[in-house]
Amino acid sequence: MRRLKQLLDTGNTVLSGWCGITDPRYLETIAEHDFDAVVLDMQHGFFDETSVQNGIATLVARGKAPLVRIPLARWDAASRVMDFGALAVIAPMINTADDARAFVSATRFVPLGERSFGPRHAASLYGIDSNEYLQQFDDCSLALAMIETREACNNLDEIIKVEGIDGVLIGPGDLSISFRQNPVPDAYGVDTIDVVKDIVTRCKQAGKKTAAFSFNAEAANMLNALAVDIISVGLDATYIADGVKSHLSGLNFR
Ligand code: 3PY
Ligand code: MG
Repeated sequence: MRRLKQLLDTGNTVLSGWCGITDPRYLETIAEHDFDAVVLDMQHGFFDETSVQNGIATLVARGKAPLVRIPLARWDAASRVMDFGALAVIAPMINTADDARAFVSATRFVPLGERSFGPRHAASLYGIDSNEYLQQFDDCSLALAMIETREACNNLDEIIKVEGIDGVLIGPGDLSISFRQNPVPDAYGVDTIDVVKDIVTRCKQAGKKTAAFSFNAEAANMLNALAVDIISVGLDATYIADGVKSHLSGLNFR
């Protein structure tokens, strides 16, 4: 399961789904599609400790890299989802270098961080023992800091300089809210598109991975043109809504 890291190291774009609905049958259906990875969302989705553990196992069984977005500043959850086998932890609203250091402290073993040792479940999920996990996974389980406020952009260089932060994940909705001081998001709108490009450029110059959320194929293609490394497209609500729409649009009696 070093595949996520391998894909990234060989310059491939990782395509990810995004899920907040915890039902295993639903996740299995998502995993049947052409995603390299799926984000299980504990911040705005329904995933909790039990369902995230089951969700990770479901994805690993289908060869999809499990990525988990933890709730705000829940560093205990960061270590726990790694113990369950998450290959990337996504932390929302990392606005300062101090936030980034707290995140790394939970996600990396010494000397970079202070992650407590107990990855038995992750190790058995990947068919290895805990010591092998330590050798093989400490450097390939990613800590992705969400950059989604003006403050985070102002502090971006300091945030990505923190050793143990592997990259950023751009949250275009909150970014637009923060920059426009308007609670109605305008993801990738005119006020923030240059900000997004600047984040990607600065991360690439610093040798850090870039990831971003997108609602649709058009935005995902735009991110691909910027050479963003991990691109998520859509989320469960839109997968379901588009499926319902497509079924209803074929009817000739409504
Ligand atoms: C955002 O766009 O703010 C996100 O957090 C994506 O889920
Ligand atoms: Mg957000």
